[in-house]
Amino acid sequence: MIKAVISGTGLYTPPATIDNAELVDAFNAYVELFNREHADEIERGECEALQPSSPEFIEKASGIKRRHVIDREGILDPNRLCPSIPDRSNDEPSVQCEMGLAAAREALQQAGREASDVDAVIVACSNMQRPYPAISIELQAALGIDGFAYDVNVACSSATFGLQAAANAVETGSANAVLVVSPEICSGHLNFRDRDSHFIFGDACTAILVERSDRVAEGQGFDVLGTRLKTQFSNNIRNNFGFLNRADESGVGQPDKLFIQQGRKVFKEVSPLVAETIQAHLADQQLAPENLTRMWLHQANLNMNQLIAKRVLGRDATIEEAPVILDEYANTSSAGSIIAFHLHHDGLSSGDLGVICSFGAGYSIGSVIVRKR
Ligand code: CO8
Repeated sequence: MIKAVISGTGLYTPPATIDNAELVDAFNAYVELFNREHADEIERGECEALQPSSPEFIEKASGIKRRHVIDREGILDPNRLCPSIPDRSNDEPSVQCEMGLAAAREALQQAGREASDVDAVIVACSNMQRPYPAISIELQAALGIDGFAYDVNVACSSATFGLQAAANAVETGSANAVLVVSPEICSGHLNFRDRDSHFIFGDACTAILVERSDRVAEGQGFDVLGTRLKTQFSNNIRNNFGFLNRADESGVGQPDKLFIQQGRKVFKEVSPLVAETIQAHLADQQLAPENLTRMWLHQANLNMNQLIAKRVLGRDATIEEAPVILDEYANTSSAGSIIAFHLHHDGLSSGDLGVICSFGAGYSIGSVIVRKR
């Protein structure tokens, strides 16, 4: 039987970084400006004074130390607090296509493949920079791939949902090789004026090449043993940005048109759901948690990952067992678990098992069990 194999992965990391202290300086300068400008209303009790942020809180609450971003200057300007990414002409590649190209080329190189070996591209991420033509079709053209492409959006779980679609396409014969690319520009939809969340996200792009097992050399890559998806509706992570916004001008520019979450509730509700989903998925594959050598978890919060890994294993996981990239990248939405997999899959022996697991808005959870070939 034809099975799906992850034969290569790639990562594009924007060169610019912002550490917590720099981000907090910009936020606190904005807070001072706001409180000064609204001093009279604050004095009369008509407006609440904004509270400053702190680098110590950010690292302790999340494990994040810095993040890579497409544009530093716009985010750090207290009068702007938003990346500055100039529009491009229709004849230039889009930013997401450019990021995708870099990550896809690395995945192809790692797999020892040319673009001509690939027949499908899935761009899977939280935010597309335009509705159409699909970013995936632009990327397909830029790579010179003859085949088909489509975009997928399931927030933080986009890449694992894309992985299932790719594995299904390969196993049912509708494609021989599929690229799943996740160009996440999270800074574009992060409210850098919101103290509760201004530190959460960073930008990055990952690519995964999924191929038919009979075309991949023994010992290369990872067998996809199975995929499992789970969704459960929740408003606790929400963004009301969309094409109908222009139909009610009063909402344009309001905070709900950016990322908003009830972080505590998300933590409490999603952590057990993720652990249960991984355990049930393992059981369906006749596997036990102790069979796992590695867990490449979604990277939203360090404490959350430690809790999930502990619930799955029944003991604390070591940093080798559940690698962390949050400190360097922050939450890069669907790219996070794939970055962890890309950077931390060395040292595994043939037959070793691991799980790539994403979770986030929706709620949505994607679990992919893999075995080193
Ligand atoms: N500086 C200082 N203090 C602060 C700050 C700050 N910046 N922010 C909050 N505080 C204070 C609060 O006021 C509170 O004070 P008090 O106790 O006096 O009320 C105290 O710190 C504790 O606040 P919280 O309870 O809110 O803090 P937590 O310990 O819960 O940490 C986190 C907050 C880090 C947000 C945490 O709850 C968390 O990470 N939760 C999980 C969230 C998660 O996994 N979300 C997934 C979302 S990602 C996703 O699905 C992608 C969607 C699409 C992305 C699109 C791109 C943008």
